[in-house]
Amino acid sequence: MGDVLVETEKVLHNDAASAGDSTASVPAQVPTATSIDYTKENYKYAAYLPYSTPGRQPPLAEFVHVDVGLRADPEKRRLFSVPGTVIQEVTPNVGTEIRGIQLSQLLPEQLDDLALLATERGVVIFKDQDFADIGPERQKKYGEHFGHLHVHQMGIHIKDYPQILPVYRDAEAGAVDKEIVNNVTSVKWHSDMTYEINGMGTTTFFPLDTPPSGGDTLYLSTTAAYNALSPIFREKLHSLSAVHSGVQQYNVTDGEKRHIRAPIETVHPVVRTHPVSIPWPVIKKSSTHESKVTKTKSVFVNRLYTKKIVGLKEEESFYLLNFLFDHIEKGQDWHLRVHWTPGTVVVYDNRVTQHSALRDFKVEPARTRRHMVRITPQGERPVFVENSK
Ligand SMILES: O=C(O)CCC(=O)C(=O)O
Ligand SMILES: [Fe+2]
Repeated sequence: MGDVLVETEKVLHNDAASAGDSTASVPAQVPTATSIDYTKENYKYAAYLPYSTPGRQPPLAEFVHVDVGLRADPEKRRLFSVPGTVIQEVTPNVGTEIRGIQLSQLLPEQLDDLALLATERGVVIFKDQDFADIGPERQKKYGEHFGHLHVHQMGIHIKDYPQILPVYRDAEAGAVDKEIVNNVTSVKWHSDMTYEINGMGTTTFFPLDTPPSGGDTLYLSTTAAYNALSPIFREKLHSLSAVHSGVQQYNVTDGEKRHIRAPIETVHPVVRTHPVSIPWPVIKKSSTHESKVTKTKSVFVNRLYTKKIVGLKEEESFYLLNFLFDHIEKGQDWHLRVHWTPGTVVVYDNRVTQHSALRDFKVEPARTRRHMVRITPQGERPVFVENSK
Protein backbone atom coordinates (compact mmCIF):
# COMPACT_ATOMS: atom_id res chain seq x y z
CA MET A 1 0.00 0.00 0.00
CA GLY A 2 2.80 2.38 0.92
CA ASP A 3 4.43 1.78 -2.46
CA VAL A 4 1.21 2.50 -4.26
CA LEU A 5 0.87 5.79 -2.42
CA VAL A 6 4.40 6.89 -3.24
CA GLU A 7 4.07 5.91 -6.86
CA THR A 8 0.70 7.45 -7.68
CA GLU A 9 -0.11 9.75 -4.74
CA LYS A 10 -3.61 8.38 -4.81
CA VAL A 11 -5.72 6.79 -2.15
CA LEU A 12 -8.99 4.97 -2.11
CA HIS A 13 -11.57 6.82 -0.09
CA ASN A 14 -13.41 3.65 0.84
CA ASP A 15 -14.79 2.81 4.14
CA ALA A 16 -13.76 -0.86 4.18
CA ALA A 17 -17.32 -2.15 3.78
CA SER A 18 -18.13 -0.64 0.41
CA ALA A 19 -15.25 -1.91 -1.71
CA GLY A 20 -15.65 -5.46 -0.55
CA ASP A 21 -19.43 -5.42 -0.71
CA SER A 22 -20.51 -8.30 -2.90
CA THR A 23 -23.83 -9.70 -1.87
CA ALA A 24 -25.67 -11.45 -4.71
CA SER A 25 -28.38 -8.78 -5.17
CA VAL A 26 -26.38 -5.57 -4.63
CA PRO A 27 -23.45 -5.10 -7.03
CA ALA A 28 -20.20 -3.99 -5.43
CA GLN A 29 -19.55 -0.26 -5.45
CA VAL A 30 -15.94 0.77 -5.92
CA PRO A 31 -14.63 4.07 -4.57
CA THR A 32 -12.74 6.22 -7.06
CA ALA A 33 -9.08 6.78 -6.24
CA THR A 34 -8.52 10.29 -4.87
CA SER A 35 -5.45 12.34 -4.04
CA ILE A 36 -6.94 13.40 -0.71
CA ASP A 37 -6.92 10.63 1.92
CA TYR A 38 -10.47 10.49 3.25
CA THR A 39 -9.58 7.97 5.93
CA LYS A 40 -7.67 10.84 7.56
CA GLU A 41 -10.13 13.69 6.97
CA ASN A 42 -13.55 13.94 8.55
CA TYR A 43 -15.07 15.43 5.38
CA LYS A 44 -18.59 16.79 5.79
CA TYR A 45 -19.59 15.62 2.31
CA ALA A 46 -17.95 12.17 2.30
CA ALA A 47 -21.31 10.67 1.26
CA TYR A 48 -20.93 12.49 -2.09
CA LEU A 49 -17.49 11.15 -3.06
CA PRO A 50 -17.33 9.33 -6.40
CA TYR A 51 -17.98 5.61 -6.72
CA SER A 52 -18.57 3.32 -9.64
CA THR A 53 -20.39 0.02 -10.00
CA PRO A 54 -18.58 -2.29 -12.43
CA GLY A 55 -20.69 -4.21 -14.89
CA ARG A 56 -22.50 -3.76 -18.16
CA GLN A 57 -26.08 -2.46 -18.33
CA PRO A 58 -28.54 -2.56 -21.25
CA PRO A 59 -28.94 0.52 -23.49
CA LEU A 60 -31.37 3.21 -22.30
CA ALA A 61 -34.78 2.76 -23.95
CA GLU A 62 -36.71 5.71 -25.39
CA PHE A 63 -39.69 6.81 -23.29
CA VAL A 64 -42.45 9.44 -23.44
CA HIS A 65 -41.81 12.45 -21.23
CA VAL A 66 -44.52 15.00 -20.41
CA ASP A 67 -42.82 18.06 -18.97
CA VAL A 68 -43.92 19.48 -15.61
CA GLY A 69 -43.44 22.97 -17.08
CA LEU A 70 -46.76 22.38 -18.86
CA ARG A 71 -48.53 22.61 -15.50
CA ALA A 72 -46.84 25.90 -14.62
CA ASP A 73 -48.59 29.18 -14.05
CA PRO A 74 -47.29 31.42 -16.89
CA GLU A 75 -46.83 34.20 -14.33
CA LYS A 76 -45.12 31.75 -11.96
CA ARG A 77 -47.06 33.29 -9.08
CA ARG A 78 -46.82 30.23 -6.85
CA LEU A 79 -43.04 30.58 -6.90
CA PHE A 80 -42.73 34.37 -6.96
CA SER A 81 -45.40 35.20 -4.40
CA VAL A 82 -43.59 33.61 -1.46
CA PRO A 83 -43.05 36.45 1.06
CA GLY A 84 -39.43 37.60 1.19
CA THR A 85 -38.51 36.30 -2.25
CA VAL A 86 -36.13 38.57 -4.15
CA ILE A 87 -35.88 38.00 -7.90
CA GLN A 88 -33.26 39.63 -10.06
CA GLU A 89 -32.43 39.22 -13.76
CA VAL A 90 -28.72 38.56 -14.25
CA THR A 91 -28.66 39.67 -17.90
CA PRO A 92 -31.55 40.46 -20.27
CA ASN A 93 -31.04 37.25 -22.27
CA VAL A 94 -30.09 34.68 -19.65
CA GLY A 95 -30.17 34.06 -15.93
CA THR A 96 -32.39 34.92 -12.98
CA GLU A 97 -31.11 35.07 -9.41
CA ILE A 98 -33.45 34.17 -6.53
CA ARG A 99 -32.94 34.84 -2.82
CA GLY A 100 -35.15 34.49 0.21
CA ILE A 101 -36.71 31.14 -0.67
CA GLN A 102 -35.42 27.61 0.01
CA LEU A 103 -35.39 25.26 -2.96
CA SER A 104 -35.57 22.38 -0.48
CA GLN A 105 -38.98 23.60 0.76
CA LEU A 106 -40.73 24.12 -2.59
CA LEU A 107 -44.05 22.37 -3.15
CA PRO A 108 -44.69 20.36 -6.35
CA GLU A 109 -46.64 23.23 -7.96
CA GLN A 110 -43.81 25.65 -7.15
CA LEU A 111 -41.34 23.25 -8.79
CA ASP A 112 -43.60 23.27 -11.88
CA ASP A 113 -43.30 27.07 -11.99
CA LEU A 114 -39.55 26.74 -11.52
CA ALA A 115 -39.33 24.40 -14.53
CA LEU A 116 -41.02 27.05 -16.68
CA LEU A 117 -38.76 29.78 -15.28
CA ALA A 118 -35.69 27.67 -16.12
CA THR A 119 -37.02 27.26 -19.67
CA GLU A 120 -37.60 30.99 -20.09
CA ARG A 121 -34.43 32.21 -18.41
CA GLY A 122 -32.12 29.25 -19.14
CA VAL A 123 -30.37 29.43 -15.79
CA VAL A 124 -31.88 30.08 -12.34
CA ILE A 125 -29.35 30.84 -9.59
CA PHE A 126 -30.54 30.27 -6.03
CA LYS A 127 -28.47 31.84 -3.25
CA ASP A 128 -28.12 31.03 0.47
CA GLN A 129 -29.59 27.53 0.13
CA ASP A 130 -29.61 24.60 2.55
CA PHE A 131 -30.06 22.23 -0.40
CA ALA A 132 -26.52 20.74 -0.18
CA ASP A 133 -27.30 19.57 3.36
CA ILE A 134 -30.67 17.84 2.93
CA GLY A 135 -29.13 14.49 2.01
CA PRO A 136 -29.12 12.37 -1.17
CA GLU A 137 -32.52 10.79 -0.56
CA ARG A 138 -34.38 14.11 -0.54
CA GLN A 139 -32.23 15.44 -3.38
CA LYS A 140 -33.12 12.41 -5.49
CA LYS A 141 -36.86 12.81 -4.76
CA TYR A 142 -36.65 16.50 -5.64
CA GLY A 143 -34.92 15.69 -8.95
CA GLU A 144 -37.49 13.04 -9.84
CA HIS A 145 -40.19 15.69 -9.82
CA PHE A 146 -38.80 16.93 -13.15
CA GLY A 147 -38.39 13.56 -14.85
CA HIS A 148 -36.67 10.22 -14.90
CA LEU A 149 -33.15 10.68 -13.51
CA HIS A 150 -30.31 9.91 -15.89
CA VAL A 151 -27.56 7.44 -14.96
CA HIS A 152 -24.29 8.40 -16.67
CA GLN A 153 -22.64 6.05 -19.16
CA MET A 154 -19.29 6.62 -17.46
CA GLY A 155 -20.61 4.84 -14.39
CA ILE A 156 -19.66 7.47 -11.80
CA HIS A 157 -22.16 8.10 -9.02
CA ILE A 158 -22.30 8.71 -5.30
CA LYS A 159 -22.52 5.71 -3.01
CA ASP A 160 -25.93 3.99 -3.19
CA TYR A 161 -27.34 6.59 -5.61
CA PRO A 162 -26.57 5.80 -9.29
CA GLN A 163 -28.77 8.80 -10.27
CA ILE A 164 -26.68 11.40 -8.41
CA LEU A 165 -23.53 12.49 -10.24
CA PRO A 166 -20.56 13.82 -8.27
CA VAL A 167 -18.36 16.15 -10.31
CA TYR A 168 -15.23 15.69 -8.24
CA ARG A 169 -11.73 16.80 -9.12
CA ASP A 170 -8.49 16.70 -7.17
CA ALA A 171 -4.91 16.00 -8.23
CA GLU A 172 -5.81 12.37 -8.93
CA ALA A 173 -9.55 11.97 -9.47
CA GLY A 174 -11.09 13.76 -12.43
CA ALA A 175 -7.56 14.07 -13.78
CA VAL A 176 -7.73 17.85 -13.91
CA ASP A 177 -4.46 18.41 -15.74
CA LYS A 178 -4.52 15.26 -17.88
CA GLU A 179 -7.83 16.23 -19.43
CA ILE A 180 -6.75 19.60 -20.76
CA VAL A 181 -3.08 19.01 -21.46
CA ASN A 182 -3.61 19.13 -25.24
CA ASN A 183 -5.99 22.10 -25.23
CA VAL A 184 -5.22 25.81 -25.15
CA THR A 185 -8.17 26.35 -22.80
CA SER A 186 -10.20 24.25 -20.39
CA VAL A 187 -13.48 25.54 -21.88
CA LYS A 188 -15.61 22.77 -23.39
CA TRP A 189 -19.08 24.04 -24.24
CA HIS A 190 -21.87 21.46 -24.28
CA SER A 191 -25.36 20.49 -23.22
CA ASP A 192 -25.28 17.37 -21.11
CA MET A 193 -25.14 13.96 -22.85
CA THR A 194 -26.88 15.07 -26.07
CA TYR A 195 -26.03 11.68 -27.57
CA GLU A 196 -28.81 10.10 -25.50
CA ILE A 197 -32.21 9.55 -27.17
CA ASN A 198 -34.26 11.31 -24.48
CA GLY A 199 -32.43 14.59 -23.91
CA MET A 200 -31.67 16.14 -20.51
CA GLY A 201 -34.21 18.46 -18.91
CA THR A 202 -34.44 20.64 -15.78
CA THR A 203 -31.03 20.04 -14.21
CA THR A 204 -29.74 20.99 -10.76
CA PHE A 205 -26.06 21.66 -10.01
CA PHE A 206 -24.46 22.78 -6.75
CA PRO A 207 -21.09 22.94 -4.98
CA LEU A 208 -19.99 21.10 -1.85
CA ASP A 209 -16.43 22.39 -1.75
CA THR A 210 -14.56 24.63 -4.19
CA PRO A 211 -10.98 25.89 -4.59
CA PRO A 212 -10.10 29.29 -3.06
CA SER A 213 -10.25 30.80 -6.52
CA GLY A 214 -11.31 29.56 -9.95
CA GLY A 215 -13.61 26.70 -10.90
CA ASP A 216 -16.53 28.92 -11.95
CA THR A 217 -19.06 27.54 -14.47
CA LEU A 218 -19.95 29.29 -17.73
CA TYR A 219 -23.51 29.20 -19.11
CA LEU A 220 -25.17 30.46 -22.29
CA SER A 221 -28.63 30.57 -23.85
CA THR A 222 -29.10 28.66 -27.12
CA THR A 223 -32.55 30.26 -27.46
CA ALA A 224 -30.99 33.73 -27.59
CA ALA A 225 -28.35 32.37 -29.99
CA TYR A 226 -31.16 31.11 -32.25
CA ASN A 227 -33.07 34.39 -32.07
CA ALA A 228 -29.95 36.35 -33.07
CA LEU A 229 -29.84 34.63 -36.48
CA SER A 230 -31.56 36.12 -39.51
CA PRO A 231 -35.02 34.70 -40.35
CA ILE A 232 -33.71 33.34 -43.67
CA PHE A 233 -30.80 31.56 -42.02
CA ARG A 234 -33.04 30.15 -39.25
CA GLU A 235 -35.35 28.81 -41.90
CA LYS A 236 -32.45 26.96 -43.56
CA LEU A 237 -31.59 25.27 -40.26
CA HIS A 238 -35.13 24.03 -39.63
CA SER A 239 -34.88 21.12 -42.02
CA LEU A 240 -31.52 19.87 -40.73
CA SER A 241 -30.58 17.18 -38.25
CA ALA A 242 -27.22 16.17 -36.81
CA VAL A 243 -25.42 13.19 -35.32
CA HIS A 244 -24.56 13.42 -31.60
CA SER A 245 -21.98 10.92 -30.36
CA GLY A 246 -21.06 9.51 -26.95
CA VAL A 247 -18.02 7.70 -28.34
CA GLN A 248 -15.40 10.34 -27.63
CA GLN A 249 -16.50 10.75 -24.01
CA TYR A 250 -16.51 6.99 -23.65
CA ASN A 251 -12.92 6.83 -24.82
CA VAL A 252 -11.63 9.49 -22.38
CA THR A 253 -10.60 7.63 -19.26
CA ASP A 254 -8.27 8.12 -16.34
CA GLY A 255 -6.98 4.61 -16.90
CA GLU A 256 -9.98 3.00 -15.22
CA LYS A 257 -12.75 1.57 -17.38
CA ARG A 258 -15.95 2.20 -15.48
CA HIS A 259 -18.41 2.55 -18.38
CA ILE A 260 -21.70 0.80 -17.83
CA ARG A 261 -23.20 1.05 -21.34
CA ALA A 262 -21.86 0.81 -24.87
CA PRO A 263 -21.59 4.35 -26.34
CA ILE A 264 -24.30 5.41 -28.76
CA GLU A 265 -24.85 7.94 -31.56
CA THR A 266 -28.24 9.59 -32.07
CA VAL A 267 -29.67 11.95 -34.70
CA HIS A 268 -31.42 15.06 -33.34
CA PRO A 269 -32.86 18.18 -35.02
CA VAL A 270 -30.44 21.11 -35.38
CA VAL A 271 -33.17 23.43 -34.08
CA ARG A 272 -35.39 22.07 -31.32
CA THR A 273 -38.73 23.24 -29.97
CA HIS A 274 -39.24 23.25 -26.23
CA PRO A 275 -42.00 20.83 -25.17
CA VAL A 276 -43.97 23.47 -23.26
CA SER A 277 -44.77 24.95 -26.68
CA ILE A 278 -45.56 21.81 -28.66
CA PRO A 279 -49.18 21.65 -29.81
CA TRP A 280 -49.43 17.95 -29.17
CA PRO A 281 -52.88 16.70 -28.08
CA VAL A 282 -51.58 14.60 -25.21
CA ILE A 283 -49.73 17.56 -23.81
CA LYS A 284 -52.61 19.97 -24.42
CA LYS A 285 -54.94 17.91 -22.31
CA SER A 286 -52.67 18.02 -19.28
CA SER A 287 -52.00 21.74 -19.62
CA THR A 288 -54.15 24.43 -18.07
CA HIS A 289 -52.19 27.29 -19.60
CA GLU A 290 -51.18 25.81 -22.93
CA SER A 291 -52.04 28.82 -25.01
CA LYS A 292 -49.99 31.23 -22.92
CA VAL A 293 -46.73 29.41 -22.31
CA THR A 294 -43.55 30.54 -24.01
CA LYS A 295 -42.81 28.95 -27.34
CA THR A 296 -39.09 28.56 -27.72
CA LYS A 297 -36.78 27.32 -30.39
CA SER A 298 -33.09 26.86 -29.75
CA VAL A 299 -30.01 25.82 -31.67
CA PHE A 300 -29.26 22.28 -30.61
CA VAL A 301 -25.69 21.52 -31.65
CA ASN A 302 -22.64 21.57 -29.37
CA ARG A 303 -18.90 21.26 -29.96
CA LEU A 304 -18.45 18.36 -27.53
CA TYR A 305 -20.97 15.87 -28.87
CA THR A 306 -22.32 17.01 -32.28
CA LYS A 307 -20.29 15.41 -35.05
CA LYS A 308 -22.01 15.82 -38.39
CA ILE A 309 -25.00 17.36 -40.16
CA VAL A 310 -26.98 14.58 -41.81
CA GLY A 311 -26.96 14.67 -45.63
CA LEU A 312 -24.19 17.27 -46.05
CA LYS A 313 -20.77 16.48 -47.42
CA GLU A 314 -17.88 16.48 -44.89
CA GLU A 315 -16.65 19.97 -45.74
CA GLU A 316 -20.15 21.47 -45.77
CA SER A 317 -20.98 19.90 -42.44
CA PHE A 318 -17.69 21.03 -40.89
CA TYR A 319 -18.19 24.57 -42.16
CA LEU A 320 -21.78 24.90 -40.95
CA LEU A 321 -21.24 23.22 -37.57
CA ASN A 322 -18.21 25.37 -36.86
CA PHE A 323 -20.12 28.52 -37.77
CA LEU A 324 -22.88 27.50 -35.33
CA PHE A 325 -20.42 26.54 -32.54
CA ASP A 326 -18.58 29.85 -32.91
CA HIS A 327 -21.83 31.81 -33.04
CA ILE A 328 -23.17 30.15 -29.89
CA GLU A 329 -19.89 30.34 -27.97
CA LYS A 330 -18.81 33.88 -28.88
CA GLY A 331 -21.99 35.89 -28.38
CA GLN A 332 -21.36 37.37 -24.94
CA ASP A 333 -24.84 38.94 -25.08
CA TRP A 334 -26.28 35.52 -24.14
CA HIS A 335 -23.59 34.36 -21.70
CA LEU A 336 -23.19 34.45 -17.94
CA ARG A 337 -20.71 33.10 -15.41
CA VAL A 338 -21.57 31.57 -12.05
CA HIS A 339 -19.12 31.95 -9.18
CA TRP A 340 -19.80 29.18 -6.67
CA THR A 341 -20.23 30.65 -3.20
CA PRO A 342 -21.39 28.21 -0.47
CA GLY A 343 -25.17 27.81 -0.61
CA THR A 344 -25.45 28.54 -4.35
CA VAL A 345 -27.60 26.11 -6.37
CA VAL A 346 -28.16 26.44 -10.11
CA VAL A 347 -31.21 25.04 -11.91
CA TYR A 348 -30.71 25.08 -15.68
CA ASP A 349 -32.74 23.76 -18.57
CA ASN A 350 -30.39 21.63 -20.64
CA ARG A 351 -32.65 21.98 -23.71
CA VAL A 352 -32.07 25.73 -24.06
CA THR A 353 -28.56 26.22 -22.64
CA GLN A 354 -24.98 25.11 -22.88
CA HIS A 355 -22.34 25.29 -20.16
CA SER A 356 -18.67 24.69 -19.51
CA ALA A 357 -16.61 24.01 -16.42
CA LEU A 358 -13.52 26.15 -15.98
CA ARG A 359 -10.54 24.11 -14.85
CA ASP A 360 -8.45 27.19 -14.19
CA PHE A 361 -7.75 26.41 -10.53
CA LYS A 362 -4.37 25.42 -9.13
CA VAL A 363 -4.37 21.86 -7.80
CA GLU A 364 -2.23 20.99 -4.82
CA PRO A 365 -1.90 17.20 -4.39
CA ALA A 366 -3.66 15.82 -1.31
CA ARG A 367 -5.19 19.26 -0.64
CA THR A 368 -7.21 20.97 -3.39
CA ARG A 369 -10.57 19.62 -4.45
CA ARG A 370 -13.52 20.91 -6.45
CA HIS A 371 -16.58 18.93 -5.49
CA MET A 372 -19.92 19.52 -7.18
CA VAL A 373 -23.12 17.51 -7.56
CA ARG A 374 -25.43 17.22 -10.57
CA ILE A 375 -29.00 15.86 -10.60
CA THR A 376 -30.11 15.35 -14.20
CA PRO A 377 -33.67 14.40 -15.21
CA GLN A 378 -34.20 13.28 -18.77
CA GLY A 379 -36.78 15.04 -20.89
CA GLU A 380 -38.42 14.28 -24.23
CA ARG A 381 -36.62 13.14 -27.35
CA PRO A 382 -35.69 16.48 -28.98
CA VAL A 383 -38.18 17.57 -31.64
CA PHE A 384 -38.57 20.40 -34.09
CA VAL A 385 -42.09 21.71 -34.57
CA GLU A 386 -42.47 24.08 -37.51
CA ASN A 387 -45.27 26.33 -36.26
CA SER A 388 -43.83 27.18 -32.87
CA LYS A 389 -42.72 30.79 -32.29
O1 LIG B 1 -17.98 21.30 -13.33
C1 LIG B 1 -18.69 22.12 -13.91
O2 LIG B 1 -18.68 23.31 -13.65
C2 LIG B 1 -19.62 21.65 -14.97
C3 LIG B 1 -19.49 20.21 -15.16
C4 LIG B 1 -20.46 19.72 -16.18
O3 LIG B 1 -20.33 19.97 -17.34
C5 LIG B 1 -21.62 18.99 -15.71
O4 LIG B 1 -21.73 18.65 -14.55
O5 LIG B 1 -22.49 18.75 -16.55
FE1 LIG C 1 -22.13 19.32 -18.31
